[in-house]
Amino acid sequence: MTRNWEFSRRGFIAAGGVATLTGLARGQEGVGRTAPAEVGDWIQHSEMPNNREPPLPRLVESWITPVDRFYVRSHAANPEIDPAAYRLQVDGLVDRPLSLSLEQLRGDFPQVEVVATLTCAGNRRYEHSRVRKIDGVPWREGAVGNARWGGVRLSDVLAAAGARSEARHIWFDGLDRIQRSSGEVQFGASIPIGKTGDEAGSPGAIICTSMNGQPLTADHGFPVRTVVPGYIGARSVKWLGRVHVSDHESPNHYQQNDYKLLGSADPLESAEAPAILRFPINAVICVPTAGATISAAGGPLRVAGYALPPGRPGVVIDRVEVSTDGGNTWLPTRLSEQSQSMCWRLWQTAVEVPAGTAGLVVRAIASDGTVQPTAVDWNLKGYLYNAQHRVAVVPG
Ligand SMILES: Nc1nc2c(c(=O)[nH]1)N[C@H]1C(S)=C(S)[C@@H](COP(=O)(O)O)O[C@H]1N2
Ligand SMILES: [Mo]
Repeated sequence: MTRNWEFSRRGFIAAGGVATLTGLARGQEGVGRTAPAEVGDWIQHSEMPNNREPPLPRLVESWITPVDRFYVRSHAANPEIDPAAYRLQVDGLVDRPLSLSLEQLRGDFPQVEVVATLTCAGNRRYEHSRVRKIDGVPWREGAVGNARWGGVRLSDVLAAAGARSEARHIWFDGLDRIQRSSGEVQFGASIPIGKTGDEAGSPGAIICTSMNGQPLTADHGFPVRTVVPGYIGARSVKWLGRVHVSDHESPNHYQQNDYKLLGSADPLESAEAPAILRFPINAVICVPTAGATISAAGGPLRVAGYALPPGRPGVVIDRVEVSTDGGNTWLPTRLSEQSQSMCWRLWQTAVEVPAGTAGLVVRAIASDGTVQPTAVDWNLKGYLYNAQHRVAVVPG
């Protein structure tokens, strides 16, 4: 069955029927999300900076997310970078500081390609915000995508520069300029040096120049970004200008103050909290969308979505289960064949919808035994929301 994985609606119909899905409700705040107006539209949170996510049914049409369905999360306008003049600086605790042109990045190092899921730490903040109000982009469940990232291993570049034995953290500085009340800042992040090389068979961080076989687009960081498999999107720095080798973490605002799990705005709490690095297990129902009218008389209902394992080497999604009775009983789903750590798995099933059902619930179970939680603790900035996803439907 899974060999002929076909995620289109047509493929599913061929595989055996689909329940009546009589239109998508719009703007139903009470049901959890505003359904997109039309399949093919973006859910555009802001134009400048560009913050957008795809409608959920389109997101799970393929294991590899096409660039035109891949969410964009930027804190400022895209910087304009002349590819001919571009140089990546590699400095800090190195024997040989480097200044690498795009030609050198493409010609002087082995080229690699890795598939990895990128997800914003704020994915699902909209739901999280219903627990208690949270500021920040109200992402629905589409700030996630799985792509083929091409480029060079960060570890190869560090070896060429001769990183010294005191090196502990690698800083990434972006070339964008972000206006904050405190003044203009750059986007930046850092990762522990251990994360630069391959990790128990999973790829380490890469200095990336292509996405799904094409040069990076401006929105995704042209000409160069980092991609750090298993880590939240914020550590995959776009428009990369500098790699700095240090004995301590990056002092950048986005490493030290933002992207932390906090209960309050107390600066001491923030200073003491660690930077979020890996993403947790998650699963989301993408079809049907919240507020869809479904008819129990319409036959089995197609339910489909994505499931992300915790971002740890060797850990994959083992099972995804769906409930039509609020989580009392669980039904198995069919998983996409591709199963890699640091990457999502798609899933789908057809369920009989009991008359008068209020909705559907999904939960994922990973190979290390992690079960997606029923609820999660609220945090000030609304990060890492991964409670079992519920979709309210209207019986038709
Ligand atoms: N330079 C720079 N890098 C950045 C950002 C940014 O605003 N500036 N946003 C980060 C965040 S929060 C996320 S989730 C990812 C989003 O990557 P994408 O827009 O390619 O999907 O980029 C990260 N890298
Ligand atoms: Mo993000």
